[in-house]
This record gives sequence, C-alpha cells and structure tokens, in this order.
Amino acid sequence: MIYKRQTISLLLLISFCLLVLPSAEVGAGAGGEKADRVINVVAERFSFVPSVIHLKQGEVVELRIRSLDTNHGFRIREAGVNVIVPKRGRGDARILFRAQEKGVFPFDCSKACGAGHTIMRGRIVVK
Ligand SMILES: [Cu+2]
Repeated sequence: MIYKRQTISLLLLISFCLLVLPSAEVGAGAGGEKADRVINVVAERFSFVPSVIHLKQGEVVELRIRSLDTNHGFRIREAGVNVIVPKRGRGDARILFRAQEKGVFPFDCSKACGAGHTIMRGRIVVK
C-alpha cells in the first residue's frame, strides 16, 4: 500500500511538471533561449501601444504586455501565441518571439474586453 501511495505521488508530481513547465516556457526567456531585447507593450481598451513593432530578421525579442485596465488577450495566430494579459496591477504577460521569417505578423486581443474589442489589434513587421 505504501508503494502504491508513492507511485500516486510520483504520478502527481509528473502531471504537475507537465502542466506547469510548458506555461513557464512562455515566460521570460525560460527554456534556455535569451531575448536580444525586451519590448514593452501596453494594452488598454481598445489598443496596443506600440501597435506596430518592427524587428530585424533573426532577432529574438521578449514582449512584455501589461494592461492599464481590464484583462486582455494577446494573440499572434501565425506564431501560435495566445496569452492572457492580466488586468492592471496584476503583472504582465511575457512571450518570446523569434523573428525567423520576414513578413507581417498581425496580433490582436483574444479576450472580449468591450465594444471596441474587435479593433484591438496591431502587427509585428519583420524585415
Ligand atoms: Cu479585447
């Protein structure tokens, strides 16, 4: 019975790691890769500032997105990124973005935040 209990504890620990580690990777340069620079982005109904982010191909940047009001979302469909930006005073959302290819990568708010939610968008331009 003791053996069984230990097995269950181990399974719980593994589940915990599986659940927690992938989200930690979204954070500040975790997972081994370091950002070349940090770009602060402010979210507020119904815009992101800056709304256009210019990057050089090959750059790795950490986007730190913080809200001045309610919860927002920050989604870059092409990069498979979709995070919640916590409401004012609750910290920020951090993502590592690798500018591997040239192009325009639109981002938008993915969390319904009011009447202008659908116009809350911007783009990353990689040259
Ligand atoms: Cu929104």
